[in-house]
Order: sequence, then C-alpha cells, then structure tokens
Amino acid sequence: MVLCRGRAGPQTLLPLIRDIAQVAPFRFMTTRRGGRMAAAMTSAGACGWISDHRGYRYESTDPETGKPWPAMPDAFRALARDTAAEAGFPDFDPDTCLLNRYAPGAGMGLHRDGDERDFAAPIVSVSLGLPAVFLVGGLEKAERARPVPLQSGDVLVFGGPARLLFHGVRPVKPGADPVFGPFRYNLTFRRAR
Ligand code: MD3
Ligand code: FE
Repeated sequence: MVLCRGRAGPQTLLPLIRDIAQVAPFRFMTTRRGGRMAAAMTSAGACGWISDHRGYRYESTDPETGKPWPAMPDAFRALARDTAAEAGFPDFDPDTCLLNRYAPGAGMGLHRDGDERDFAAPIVSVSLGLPAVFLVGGLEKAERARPVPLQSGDVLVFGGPARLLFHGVRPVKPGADPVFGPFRYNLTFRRAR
C-alpha cells in the first residue's frame, strides 16, 4: 500500500465530478438483503459497479437511466495511471471509476473488493472533501484493522499483496471542506474486466 499525500488537486476534480453526476446522479444502492448503503454512489468509465437485489456486479449501462456510464475524464485517468506508476504499477489501465459520496455519519464496513476479474491490477483511491479515517485490515476479516487518517487530495495505491486486504471507512465527522462543503468524496479506480 502506497500513500501519496496531497497528490490530487481538489479544485480540478470538482467540476469533473459535477459533470459526471449530471449524467449519472449519485444514488443510494440497495444490497441483496434489502439494506440501503450509507454512501451515495455513481460511476464513470466503460463499466460501473452496482448493487441491487441480485447482488454486486459491473454493468456497461447505468440502471437508473438506461444510458452508458459517462466517460472517464482524461484528468481522472491520468491521475490514476500516474500515481499507480509511481507506486510501481506502470501498466495500470482502469476501465471504471466508482465515485462514493459520504455525508457526515456515513461510513463503510470492513470488506474486500472481489468483483473484479484480475487481482494483478492495483486499486487507486482518491480522497476528497471532509477528512476520514480509513481502516486497513489484513487478509482475514478477523485481523485487527489499523486506522489511516486521510485528507482531501490524498491518494492510495493498493497493489500486489495489498490488493485483497480488508478495508473500511469510519463514519465521517460533520464539517465544512472549502471545496467540497459538507461531504467526503472518494474516487476508486479499478480494472474490472
Ligand atoms: C482495495 N471505498 O468503494 S477506497 C469501495 O473510501 C471502498 O470510499 C472506500 O472501499 C472509500 O470499495 C475506500 C478503495 C479501496 C481502499 C482500500 C483498499 C480499495 C482497496 C484496500 C485493499 C484493496
Ligand atoms: Fe472497497
């Protein structure tokens, strides 16, 4: 796991996130068991991650609109590829960016990202807006997770043995970010297919 503090420019990314959300709005997805996820989500790229009563998967179109997901902005792709290369993954070519939006009180329980075809590709995660505490566990869920405080602009690369670590996000505290206001955003770049 490689942490690049302040690697992303929040001001540059804000209008790109707005443009994506205009085509594919943030929405609260449901789990297979009927629960509502705490973070609102949308996607950009050739495919997007979704969850519904049938489970988790990647789809080429947005089920809310029936349209293809918005294209991944060049600046998103460049940020993900360049940071992955700096971390030792020069061939990373993400085909999807999942955008998570957390209001205060929202978090994400310990899980691992296992819906992708090839775990040789790393995952690049960009934190924006309100600070958060990221929890990085082990390869087994029972292992104690370590807290990693993250600020707007921080970028993490999870590759190699770190790719399948359990991870989560503590509930976000209320606050006001100068660029993003009362939210935390996370961009998660993955090679899904
Ligand atoms: C893969 N999101 O969407 S960033 C997720 O901050 C997710 O919104 C969190 O976990 C968020 O699935 C974390 C993505 C991430 C973080 C850590 C990982 C992916 C990871 C550690 C190992 C493998
Ligand atoms: Fe995850």
